[in-house]
Amino acid sequence: MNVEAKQSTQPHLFARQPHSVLERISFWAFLVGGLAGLAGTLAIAIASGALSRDLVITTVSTLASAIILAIGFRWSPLVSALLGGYNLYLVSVEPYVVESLIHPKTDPQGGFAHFVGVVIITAIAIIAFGGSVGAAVQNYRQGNWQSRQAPRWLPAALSLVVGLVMGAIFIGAITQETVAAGTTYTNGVPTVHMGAGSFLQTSVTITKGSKLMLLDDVAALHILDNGSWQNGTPKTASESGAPRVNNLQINGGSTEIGPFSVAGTYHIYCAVHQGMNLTIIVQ
Ligand SMILES: [Cu+2]
Repeated sequence: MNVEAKQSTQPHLFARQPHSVLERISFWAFLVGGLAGLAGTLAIAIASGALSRDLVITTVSTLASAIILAIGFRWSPLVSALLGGYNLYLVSVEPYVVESLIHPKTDPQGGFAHFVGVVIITAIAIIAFGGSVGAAVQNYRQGNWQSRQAPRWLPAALSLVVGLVMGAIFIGAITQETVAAGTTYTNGVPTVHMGAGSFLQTSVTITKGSKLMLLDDVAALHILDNGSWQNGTPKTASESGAPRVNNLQINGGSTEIGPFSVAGTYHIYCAVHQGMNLTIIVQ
């Protein structure tokens, strides 16, 4: 009896153990997230002809986490928590994720449906990461790993994540974005500011015949062209009616483009900074 108890408290490094509730929840979250990532990677590869590096890393590490958890080593959730944490970091810095969360409706890459998708994927990533952290703590804190129960805070934690998702979607749905109201002028010329790695607004509405001033608020190099970043890939496009913007370099100070003499919706992007897009609406 004593010997048995001692063996179970000191499992061999590669000894496998039955899965706890937290490990199961984390496994399914990683699996669903990984399959969604795989579908997304393939869809983007087919649409743009290029692989998104971050998305490939995220998908591979997510599926690897699911496999490691499925094997059921005591340290499995420790590894999947590290990979899951890195994924959350990647999600939080991805420009087309961040832009979608800030602008639920006017996000240039797919609008509201994309926003809902981003919120759900983020929630799955949080559940996968949280479940792994909880399971790792359980696996190492409780001597007898056979008796790992679902923690009492689990229903509350899951309700919280579901509540946050529903709240985010609801707030996104009722947000009225007033795009045109944000237009500011410098000596009568509509002006868009640029930060270190982005336009400070995603779109600007100007009147037909006017120019557009681009103001570099910090001394950061931007190289501007007609076109836009789409899912992590820059796409140069000459839009008819748009003034030609070709390798326009700006490094501090300001520059003017235009005049925009034809009504329409045009796009410029910065070749240096991934996701740095500006939509110009000429009315
Ligand atoms: Cu730039």
